[in-house]
Amino acid sequence: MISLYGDIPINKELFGEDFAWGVSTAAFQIEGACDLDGKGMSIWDVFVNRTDKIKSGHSPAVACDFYNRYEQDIDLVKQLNIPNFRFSLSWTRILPNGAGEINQPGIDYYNRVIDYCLQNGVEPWITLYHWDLPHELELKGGWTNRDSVDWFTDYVKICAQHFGDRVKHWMVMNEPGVFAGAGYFLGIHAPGRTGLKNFLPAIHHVVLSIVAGAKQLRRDLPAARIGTTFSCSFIEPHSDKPRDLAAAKRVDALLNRLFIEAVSGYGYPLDDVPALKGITKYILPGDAGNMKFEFDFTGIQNYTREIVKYSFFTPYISAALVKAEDRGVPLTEMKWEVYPPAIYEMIKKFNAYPEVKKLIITENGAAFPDEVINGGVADPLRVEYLQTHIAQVLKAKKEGYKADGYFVWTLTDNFEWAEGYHPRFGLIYVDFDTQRRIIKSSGRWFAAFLKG
Ligand code: IFM
Repeated sequence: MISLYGDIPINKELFGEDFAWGVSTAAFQIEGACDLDGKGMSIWDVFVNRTDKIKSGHSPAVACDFYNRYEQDIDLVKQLNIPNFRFSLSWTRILPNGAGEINQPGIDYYNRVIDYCLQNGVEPWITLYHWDLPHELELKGGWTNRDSVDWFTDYVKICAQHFGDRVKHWMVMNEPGVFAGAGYFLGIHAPGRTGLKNFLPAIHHVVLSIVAGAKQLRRDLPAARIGTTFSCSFIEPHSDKPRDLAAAKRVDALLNRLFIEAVSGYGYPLDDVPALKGITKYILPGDAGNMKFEFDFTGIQNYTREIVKYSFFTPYISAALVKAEDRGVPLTEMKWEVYPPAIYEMIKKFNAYPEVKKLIITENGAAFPDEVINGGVADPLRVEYLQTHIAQVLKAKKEGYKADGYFVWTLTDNFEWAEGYHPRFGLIYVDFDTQRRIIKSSGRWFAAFLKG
């Protein structure tokens, strides 16, 4: 098989028996059933109805109807020979108000999903938080409120109690950099807050919550494999000019280093991102001891590379991205550059932290404009994207870097947050009018690859 960037033949055996292959999803993006069986409102349920920030006004109320169709979709996971299925729990299905009374139908539902996975030889990997904070807690300040550490820890305890007998792999949070940045600084994601006054306390309380949640899991489930996931993009400077180099360094610290370093006990990269200095006001005596956890694995989620230049006009960070659209490079539907070496660079970067014991690519994938033609969906660009990225993972592995798993984002086309249903990331096409599923050629390719 020929890859775009160098000839790297790939087959499953080259990765070894212990390499974890999987597919990733998130509750809010697939489940639908947003107010069924006692589920409470999350910040996303409220955000989509309150704002005009979702493209074409798309509603996640039904999404992929995974809530009702989980058996069919887990059957598809099995049919594609995917051994590991990563999904998140919806906090408000379990605790409608975020705290207090447990909603038994929510617990029953996730028990059914977990049991169905296991009955079918599919290993469930659970993410505890994939962005859908309970709205009731947002009314109390959400992540800007320091009490969020206790709210989250209590929720984790309940999940460990109910599902820990069967689930071995846990991820505490998904991409804190994205939900804190987009939701608490830029206001383009739920809950739509903006500015440093929201962003800085949210960062600190999320860091404390990740560590507290992980410690809670360790206490309750000593045998569990505990991880957490980080978004990352390969950052390169626009030129060798000192101010572009410095701008790239700031963006790299903000996008790639902030959270991994904070939960690894290094503190915040304040020298490289001076705009974050105000965070010290939220750090209380004793916090340093609660900002370090030894994760069994670290999840990284990489999709692209960004080119960064100095920008006088960008507040706080004086840096701007040079849009991939303006660079004449291959693009996905998200307007993200297709650049397979980015994943190799990110594996190298995260390997440099001695705290990273195992490194798993917990998300990688691409959206392309898929179409149903004669009842099938041919998506050669996605096939090539997956092949070339997997090849880069293999390259890193062969060079001796830790790379212990690879999960495709995502199983089925789904609700892509503020982009609505427009970008289709799935290995499986979903007709959102009929809920019909069609395995794309990328799904068939992945299934054949995993068969070995
Ligand atoms: O859909 C998202 C997911 O929720 C988090 N990681 C990136 C994906 C693609 O944008």
